[in-house]
Amino acid sequence: MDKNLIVELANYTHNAEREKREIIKITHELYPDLSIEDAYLVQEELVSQKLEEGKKIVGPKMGITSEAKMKQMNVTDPIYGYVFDDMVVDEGETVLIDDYIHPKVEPEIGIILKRDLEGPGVTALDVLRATEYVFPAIEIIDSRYENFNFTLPDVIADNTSAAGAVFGTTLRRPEELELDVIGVTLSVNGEIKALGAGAAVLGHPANSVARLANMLSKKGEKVKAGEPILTGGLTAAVELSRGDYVSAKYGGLGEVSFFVK
Ligand code: 0L1
Ligand code: MG
Repeated sequence: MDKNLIVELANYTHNAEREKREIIKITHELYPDLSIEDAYLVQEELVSQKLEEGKKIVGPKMGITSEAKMKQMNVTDPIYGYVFDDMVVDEGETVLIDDYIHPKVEPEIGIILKRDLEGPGVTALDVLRATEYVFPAIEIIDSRYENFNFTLPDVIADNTSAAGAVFGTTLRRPEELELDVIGVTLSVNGEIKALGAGAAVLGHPANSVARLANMLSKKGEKVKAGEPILTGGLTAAVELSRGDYVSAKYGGLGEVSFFVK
């Protein structure tokens, strides 16, 4: 793919994110032939632009990790993107709805590795043996595309809708928990809006990190020790509104919450 086009498409999604405005998906008419490989080139350019602006990568995130979402998008692979430092929201803090376009939230299980994992061939067992901590999180997704309407390449070029991350402060060792049967409830203003379990993420959140390591190996990269990894949504995403109090409660893994103003 031509470098000028890569930069043009990265500018397209990046400017929408900066200006907090919706755009029409790239594949509608701007570049209908965008492939998954091309889309990761656009994402890489977007990531470099953010790094040049002084932003820092906090950790990777996995998306489209549930069977339901994969079927809906007619794909067999999940996708990855990056959480940056300006997206992190402290647990219990307040976010401003005006900082987003049309934000949604999803509860996730986070993993921190004690050693790097390099694919190909990484298994869930390798991930569990390399895991230092498991923690609860809420991801705020905010597709820059109108009505969250996109194809898989579009959403990859939009850094997989990454917009915010609230990392919970409960840290557990992986051997203390069975990550696939951890239950979660997502409540807004005290009312349960969605519920799920760890198995919603590719059968087990460790599978998600294994897939990430194996996908990154295709470009000679690895999953790094110490970075918080968002493994994928445990429930369908729920829309946010001004005045909301959002709370995700996990079996054996504590609670994460924040306010919306
Ligand atoms: O983190 C996610 O699973 C979101 C990936 C992108 C799909 C979406 O924006 O709904
Ligand atoms: Mg997510």
